[in-house]
Amino acid sequence: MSTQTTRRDFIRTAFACLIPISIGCSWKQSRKPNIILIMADDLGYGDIGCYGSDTIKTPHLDALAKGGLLFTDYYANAPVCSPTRAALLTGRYQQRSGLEGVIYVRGETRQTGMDPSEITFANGLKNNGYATGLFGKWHLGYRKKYNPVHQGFDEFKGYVSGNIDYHSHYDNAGIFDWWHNLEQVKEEGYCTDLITRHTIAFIKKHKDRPFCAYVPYETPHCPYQGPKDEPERFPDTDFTYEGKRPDQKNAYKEMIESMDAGIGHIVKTVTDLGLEKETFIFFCSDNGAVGKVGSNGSLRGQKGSLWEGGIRVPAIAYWPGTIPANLKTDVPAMSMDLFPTLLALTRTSHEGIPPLDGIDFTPLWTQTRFDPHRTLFWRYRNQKAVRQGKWKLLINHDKPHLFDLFKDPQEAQDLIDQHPQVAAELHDQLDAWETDVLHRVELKTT
Ligand SMILES: [Ca+2]
Repeated sequence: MSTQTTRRDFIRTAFACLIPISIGCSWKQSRKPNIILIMADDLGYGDIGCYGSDTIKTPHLDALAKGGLLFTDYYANAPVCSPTRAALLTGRYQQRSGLEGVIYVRGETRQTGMDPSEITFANGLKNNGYATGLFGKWHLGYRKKYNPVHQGFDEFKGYVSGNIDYHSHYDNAGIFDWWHNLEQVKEEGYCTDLITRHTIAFIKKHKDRPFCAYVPYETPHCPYQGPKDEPERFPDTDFTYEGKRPDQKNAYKEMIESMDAGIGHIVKTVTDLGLEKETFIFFCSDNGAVGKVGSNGSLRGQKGSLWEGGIRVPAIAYWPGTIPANLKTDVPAMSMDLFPTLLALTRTSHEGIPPLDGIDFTPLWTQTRFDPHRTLFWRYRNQKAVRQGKWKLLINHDKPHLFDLFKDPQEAQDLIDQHPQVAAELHDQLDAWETDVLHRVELKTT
């Protein structure tokens, strides 16, 4: 038996043993739970302590993992920012909203965005009486008509670009990018700290009613700037995309540790208000790390690729009293699963919401066994991928590869010649999926 097999058996056994049958009933009798959905930007599979980093210290995220559920096989819907966010918000493959690629700060995609007619999880929860707020990165359209306040959020404080200077808040085109709803506002502060501070203010303001805070941090996306660095980006000033710190890895560590401290403050606020058992906290990343500064653990590939390192990312669910502590699951989950999951745990009606591609993963803690037997698909530029059970078909620049992810999560052993029938069946499913999601859809980004 391989080490990998042993580890997986442990996870499954632990999972089966630790969940009391009665779990999952307690919250149904109480008020509707609050939601705090935190997403890091370009955080890799090996970038935090509970996923194996021994250089970056993340005690607060580690505590969430220890007190809740850690996903070993959580996937971003895309290996880059905008499409993952479109899928997270809509609960559907991003192709259905035309957003297969990044919305860039320059060029024609700057004029496009997620159509306000799309239904987001914020729309759903708002209709169910929730206060909804977004604090951090949007990246689903620069124009005001694409602003989060038109997509179900009562309140938006943050930026609409892919990245901003953490101190001056100018984007990579030298355009000022810090907003309160539809207005640009000047605010002093390190981006990470501002996001934390506004999230805490929102929680305190709405402590007596159900609230949903979507908290997409900028960390650890470039420019690589720590809390004590100088601002670099201003109009008519020369600056670089990645920033001027020569020791990028040190800056990267400072950025993640700063975010971890912020998450600690958010959790402490929830606890101090006595809302810990009434609040579902979820943490994830939007795609894999940039390999030269970050870590994707032992996974192959990085941000931008459909190798596991580009799409398999950290994810933690924390809800004391409902989700048992010290759980791990290897059931695959994906960005687009959050919408149906949030609908389920807030008991929100699906009325008026189109069919979702994601699935409700609350059975991970309400049932002793949960295996949805589904197939997951990715498409980005000249890459396509399919995962079903242990199998992953990867088509990279028209070249197909087949991997057994149970035995080989590093994707080192191509089994396409040994199992041509498996590859052919997955390819057929991929073709059918592409026909489905691209039916009548005009892609705005690629
Ligand atoms: Ca990203």
